[in-house]
Amino acid sequence: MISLDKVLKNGKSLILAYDHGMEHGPVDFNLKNCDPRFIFEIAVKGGFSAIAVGHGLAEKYYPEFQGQIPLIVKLNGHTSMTKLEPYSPQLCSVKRAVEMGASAVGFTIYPGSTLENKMFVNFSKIVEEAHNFGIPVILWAYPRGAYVANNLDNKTIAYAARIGLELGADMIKLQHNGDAENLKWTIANAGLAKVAVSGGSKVDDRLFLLRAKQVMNSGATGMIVGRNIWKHEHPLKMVEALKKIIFDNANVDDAIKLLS
Ligand code: FBP
Repeated sequence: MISLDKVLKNGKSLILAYDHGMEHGPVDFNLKNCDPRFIFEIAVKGGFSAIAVGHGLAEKYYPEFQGQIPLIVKLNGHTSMTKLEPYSPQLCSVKRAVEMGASAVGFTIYPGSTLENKMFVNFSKIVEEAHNFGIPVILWAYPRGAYVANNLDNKTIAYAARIGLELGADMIKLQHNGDAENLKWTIANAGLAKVAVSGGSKVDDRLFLLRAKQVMNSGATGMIVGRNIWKHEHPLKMVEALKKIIFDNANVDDAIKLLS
């Protein structure tokens, strides 16, 4: 089995995601966090397990930070400009990601889209290629499209985890609906693939840390977060609070003290 060690610390993981410029556009940004260098600095200073970006940012910004933070290159992406059936085309090869210094590659699939078959075939080839290079693959498994009535339905989330295992993902990134029991069931269905939960849109500090605590208590390997860190007024303080929960098993009251 391919090791995820480069993006884990003591078996846990906290990954900083910054592919939003492609997925959402600058709507998530301000003058500070629209600068990729600002985000790479947070990743390094915050002691993240890795940073996940698209190939364009990796190529231009990673050389300055190589050796300071493991890189995950997201190989596909799409915009929110069109309202077409969800489909995320591959934009970068595994080979190119490896050449840029990637410790792992990432890929999004939309199970339930009428185009899921194309993404499944594409993802399976990526797993094969990445494993031949000896690096792991992280799957963003986001049910979405014509056949998904509710992407946060319990059965749908657990199904997405299982699809990830079946397709060969080493880590599966999922959205969480707040149901701890269902998250345990979901993680059980991911088998030997690790589960990391998505951060989601920016929310109140306590709510976010409570969610993180629930995620870790349910047996997840960690989280892949973006907006709740780099949209925060004090990103590095939020990272410290989150790390306290993920890596030190702290309770929310102790973790939140690090924000004052
Ligand atoms: P967040 O923690 O900001 O939610 O980032 C996680 C992420 O999966 C990003 O990698 C991705 O760009 C975004 O969420 C996808 O969001 P959406 O669900 O709106 O497509």
